[in-house]
Amino acid sequence: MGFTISDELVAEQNRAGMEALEEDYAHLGRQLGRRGIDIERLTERATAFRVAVPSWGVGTGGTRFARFPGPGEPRNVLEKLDDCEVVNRLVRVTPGVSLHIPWDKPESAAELKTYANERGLFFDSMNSNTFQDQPDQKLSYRFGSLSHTDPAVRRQAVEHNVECIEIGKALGARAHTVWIGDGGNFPGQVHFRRAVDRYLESLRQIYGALPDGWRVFIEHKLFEPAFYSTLLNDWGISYYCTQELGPKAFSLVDLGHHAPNVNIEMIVARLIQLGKLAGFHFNDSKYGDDDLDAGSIKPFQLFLVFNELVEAEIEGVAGFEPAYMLDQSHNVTDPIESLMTSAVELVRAFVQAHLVNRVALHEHQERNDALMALQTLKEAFTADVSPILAMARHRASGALDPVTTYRASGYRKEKARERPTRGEGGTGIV
Ligand code: LRH
Ligand code: MN
Repeated sequence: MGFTISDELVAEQNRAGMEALEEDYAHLGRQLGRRGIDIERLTERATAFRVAVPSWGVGTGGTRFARFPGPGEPRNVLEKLDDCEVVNRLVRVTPGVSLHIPWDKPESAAELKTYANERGLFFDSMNSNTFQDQPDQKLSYRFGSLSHTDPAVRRQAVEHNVECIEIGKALGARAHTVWIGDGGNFPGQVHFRRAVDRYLESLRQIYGALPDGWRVFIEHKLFEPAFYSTLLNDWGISYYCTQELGPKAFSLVDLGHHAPNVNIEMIVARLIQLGKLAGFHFNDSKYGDDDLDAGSIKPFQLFLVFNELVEAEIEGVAGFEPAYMLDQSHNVTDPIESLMTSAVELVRAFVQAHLVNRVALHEHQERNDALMALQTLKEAFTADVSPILAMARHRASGALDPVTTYRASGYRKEKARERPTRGEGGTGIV
């Protein structure tokens, strides 16, 4: 059993900040009370919020140019779960872990499930990988996978996805995410319509392998690794495919998978209206699929996305059950610190979206009072809800200040001692 962060350390760290928190919380409570908002209800919502962390997010991601592994990198799926346990230990909203196969392929699914459950973790959506060739793989995915022109390659890719679902079933997961890099780099390389037909034929077989109660999430992406055409390039083709597949298929929105300046919150509203929103891979970006920390570049966009989600939740939209996951790549920060702060930024946007005076907003919309409609949203976005976020963590026996407590624990130094580096090549994305 390696080094872990003790309850005593968290309690000791929290003691220093409790008095100030109580004061700030009471003050915010009075402010919100004047607007007819019960701070306790918001703190309950914040405590109940859940977002899954990506197993591949606790290691250093790397770019196509280089990967600079940090100290104490997790070397296998068990050490990844140890780090996921720390994230959840301090922020209390990330008990779900999303695995990627074969990066996290367990020797024994039963043992891995026990290992996770003993650490208060469970397995969220599985993720398949037909965008890399594995050493023992017969056929290459160089020219695609589920939409490949060769039926043998498509069959191999379908079998891999079915294997992921089987592993997921043994781990207690209830969803499977399919992102493929299929596409072309030059005009004429891919027959756009036939490729979609081949993709759908493959997905129907994967859909058929879904156990009862499972959902399949298909993830669109504008470009990369293909740089001229991408098979599932936007929400339109994704929606068409989920319709073709059936009621268990949904469209997953990775915030980094759109052209710059695309109105992602409107895409979210569309998929909610069409009953096909799977959920999210939250991250942030300035240019392409940068996989930066959620809320780090465009926090107002993140708020506007949650504004659509909370509106649908309050309205009780039928079948609205979005899965929230982080999908980030950490290259210049400690992955645990980035995952914790990103989870906190999601709860922040979620709570701020609950501050929107929706009666006023709808009136301004009906009367085409554009300025007051925007002001109504800005009033919520500019509210500092940090006391609610910290109180929610405290009541869930988490850390008032996760990063300060994590650094005070010396966890990373301890892991650097326990996990001597083997040079290049950690586990996961290389
Ligand atoms: C593709 C993607 C997908 C994952 C991968 C790690 O860009 O967002 O969700 O499989 O990153
Ligand atoms: Mn993603």
